[in-house]
Amino acid sequence: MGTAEPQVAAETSQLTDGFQLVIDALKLNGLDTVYALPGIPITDLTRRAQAEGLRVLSFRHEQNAGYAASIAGFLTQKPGICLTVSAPGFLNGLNALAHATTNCFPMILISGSSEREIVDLQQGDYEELDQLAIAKPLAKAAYRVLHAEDIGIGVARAIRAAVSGRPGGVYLDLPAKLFAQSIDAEAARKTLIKVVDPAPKQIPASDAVRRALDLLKAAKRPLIILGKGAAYAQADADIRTLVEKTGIPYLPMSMAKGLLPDTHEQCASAARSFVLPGADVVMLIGARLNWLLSHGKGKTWGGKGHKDWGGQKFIQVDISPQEADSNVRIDAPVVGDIGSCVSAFLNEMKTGWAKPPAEWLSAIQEKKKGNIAKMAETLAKDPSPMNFHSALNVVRDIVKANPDAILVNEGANALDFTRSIVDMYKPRKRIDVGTWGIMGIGMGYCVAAAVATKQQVIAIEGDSAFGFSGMEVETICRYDLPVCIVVMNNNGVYKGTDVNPRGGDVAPTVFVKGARYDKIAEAFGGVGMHATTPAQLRKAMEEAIRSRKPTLINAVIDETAGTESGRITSLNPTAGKKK
Ligand code: ADP
Ligand code: TZD
Ligand code: MG
Repeated sequence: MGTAEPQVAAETSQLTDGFQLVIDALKLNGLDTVYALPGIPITDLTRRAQAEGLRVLSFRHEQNAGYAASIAGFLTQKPGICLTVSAPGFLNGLNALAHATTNCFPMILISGSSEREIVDLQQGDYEELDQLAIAKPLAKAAYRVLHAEDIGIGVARAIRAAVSGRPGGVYLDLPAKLFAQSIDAEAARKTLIKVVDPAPKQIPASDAVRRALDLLKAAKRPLIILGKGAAYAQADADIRTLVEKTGIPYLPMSMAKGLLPDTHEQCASAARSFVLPGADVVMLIGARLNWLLSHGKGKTWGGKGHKDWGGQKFIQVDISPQEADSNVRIDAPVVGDIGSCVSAFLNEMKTGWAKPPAEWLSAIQEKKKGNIAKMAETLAKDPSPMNFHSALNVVRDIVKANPDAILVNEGANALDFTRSIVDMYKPRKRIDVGTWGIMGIGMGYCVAAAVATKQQVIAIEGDSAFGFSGMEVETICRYDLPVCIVVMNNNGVYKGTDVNPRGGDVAPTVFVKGARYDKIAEAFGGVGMHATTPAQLRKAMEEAIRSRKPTLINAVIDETAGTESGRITSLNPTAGKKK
């Protein structure tokens, strides 16, 4: 009898395991959605996470799960979680991790991995790969957890790294053995960490704020540029107040469109090529002077030659203290989170603010008027076959009527024309190819946007772009998400008219002519529509939005309509004269 007691006690003491602790750690931190693709060693993690009430979205390819996680991070300010198997699954997810880091989106890629002892001796384990080492240069941070009692710390560190300061992609390596480790549940519970203040405010220094405002005040031709960092910051009302109080014209970068409505009278998008070279002081808010802004110099900015400075002075508001001076001199860096910076500006401006000189504002209005009228004329045309403009004229109306819908956009011409034709009305409603200009974000973004916001999603996809993630139409149908995909089908990359001079194979940019992408949706129980006219496209889109059913519209576009690389033709290297 005496010996029976401890045995009973041992039996009743509750055990937990690595699987459970990962789930508990995520839940404790409000991370309730996982974008995943199951397999050894994480299949049970996906099952048990679902059984514990997490939303587990299971994908057909890890790249798409990863892109979904990355944009969920952008939309919610919480790290998007992508879960993959080891080696190939990890590598498939890695593209999105690098994308998250590049675009400053908070994301955590969690991958199962093989046995450390075997991997490190390169003895050939199942899916052997030194994943941590490979992830490091592409991630903002990378961690590995070897003991169940460290899972809480591992997840906490990953969360902090992803969302604090400049957000980015974090890799968390969880070896197979970790999941199976059993430890005392009560002791384990105490190892978990609910992260306090994961993205602490960063208040700008008051002299930096004053320096910036002094420069802005003295400007004759000021301009504000809003980037996707400003959209991410969710300081929408203060940003709008800043723009309106100063009266300064602003230019939204692609994913900052709608931060203020594109139809706002201070919006200078329609006069971009006038305001960039014309401005004397430019305030960048959450936008880098990278290739998308011609590195702040050259002809775009009024410089004489390709690398010449246009003479502007720059104010840069950014959370990263290393960003300033990356391309041109920044005269007034303001380092802090955008919410805090903008509210500091507003506080400092309480004493009053004079609007910019009238000549500058009226010159911009003049340019805008001319360009908008020109565009309206083009949009009013109804050519046959349908071209990008006549199709996007429909999309423009549909988005106007559904300002809460999220617009996903990728392609070359399909991207550039949509960006310039389709106005956005609310913040964080336009998500696209981002800093790298990558193809493949499409369907992953659609899934995450629908799941994270519950809003209708409209995807405008080049036919090439769509192909990178097209199989996820099954995922969209499986979860019955309100996604309307429009494939701008011009039979190829940029256009469908290239010819192989030798005959035989078709040219590398050309696809099967007259492909019926709509059938892909039908294959999975979604709605497939075929549109050859703007009227058909309008009807199909209206019906998709009314029904909220997964819908794929094959929009047949004139195959001659596109240009090489859309608006960035000049980035194609041109070789010297051929012999
Ligand atoms: P875009 O492509 O729209 O021009 P970028 O991705 O180049 O925008 O720039 C985004 C910038 O915003 C990055 O330099 C990043 O450090 C910054 N950023 C992101 N989030 C915040 C934030 N909350 N506060 C301040 N800056 C931020
Ligand atoms: N691969 C990846 C991952 N990203 C890329 N950007 C490219 C290849 C190169 N690329 C572009 O830059 S746009 C594009 C490719 C392949 C596709 C353009 O064709 P599309 O759009 O059908 O999507 P349009 O409307 O025909 O121009
Ligand atoms: Mg195309």
